[in-house]
Amino acid sequence: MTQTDPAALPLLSAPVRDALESCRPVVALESTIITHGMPRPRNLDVAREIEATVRDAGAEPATIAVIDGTLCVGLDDGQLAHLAEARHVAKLSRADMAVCMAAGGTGATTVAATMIAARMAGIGVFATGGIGGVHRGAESSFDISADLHELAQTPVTVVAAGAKAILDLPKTLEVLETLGVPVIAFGQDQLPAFWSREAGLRAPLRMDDPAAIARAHAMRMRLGLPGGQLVANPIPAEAEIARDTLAPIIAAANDDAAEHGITGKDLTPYLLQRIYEKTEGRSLEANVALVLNNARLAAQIARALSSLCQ
Ligand code: PSU
Ligand code: MN
Repeated sequence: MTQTDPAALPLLSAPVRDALESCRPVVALESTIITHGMPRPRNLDVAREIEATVRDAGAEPATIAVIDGTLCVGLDDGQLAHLAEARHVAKLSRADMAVCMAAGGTGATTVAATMIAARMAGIGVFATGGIGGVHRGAESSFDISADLHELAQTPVTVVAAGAKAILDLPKTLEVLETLGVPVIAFGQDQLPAFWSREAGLRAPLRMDDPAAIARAHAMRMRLGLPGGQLVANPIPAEAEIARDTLAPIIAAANDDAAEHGITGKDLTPYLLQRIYEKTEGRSLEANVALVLNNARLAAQIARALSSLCQ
């Protein structure tokens, strides 16, 4: 079976396949951020910008999604536009991906599902905005993202801007520690909190050099450790939104969600949309800046990793 066979799993685009075959650096990108994390029509521009940023930084972007039942690693511009413009695209995590594929459906991959596809394709590094985590009130709702369990079992280094301030960050860190996931702040001691550079929490680990992050990734493989690494990259200073500005907005968005009975996989997209409305779009601008920043760092890590490839 060749990789151009539609039954191949996953189906690699030609540029991604060529890059992987010649040990050139590749960065995986998720698609839920496009379909459920950002409003149309800006989402398509941003999806293209993220890919361009990875290319400019010397790596091949591989955006991942399920298209008409096929798990695709590397999308062409038509596929990217279709996903960004479509209205009823499923949000696929570990639990839903196989069902969507078996039914011939189309869906965007979350961090968890993107990690699964990246590992199958042989891609070690993945850039996103924020990961899912432990939601506020999880002690009664039990809402803990499947992303955390994926980080515990799938060997991909995920570059994010920390966990979102919509989550319960101390509980998210505790769960990651329990699961044995290294949480590495890039270039600072504090854990970044997505829209803000600091969460008021110390990060468990700190690294300052993308090449060292790549070596730690390789070392985990040599040790036979199954999970990945979470790299928490602070948002650029000029784009950050102060924590004090966001705190009441996040609290109000969480109250709105509770009032409207929003739960499960609908909660994260709902909160993001409410915060976008309540900040009059500022949250989106910050989101774009941090994703591009993560794409650059992921490309540097991928370049260092590819130099270890033979
Ligand atoms: N954080 C963002 N934007 C997003 C998400 C998280 O800033 O779009 C998406 C990611 O795809 C992440 C998912 O994997 O939400 C987590 O959803 P849940 O909390 O339902 O596991
Ligand atoms: Mn959830």
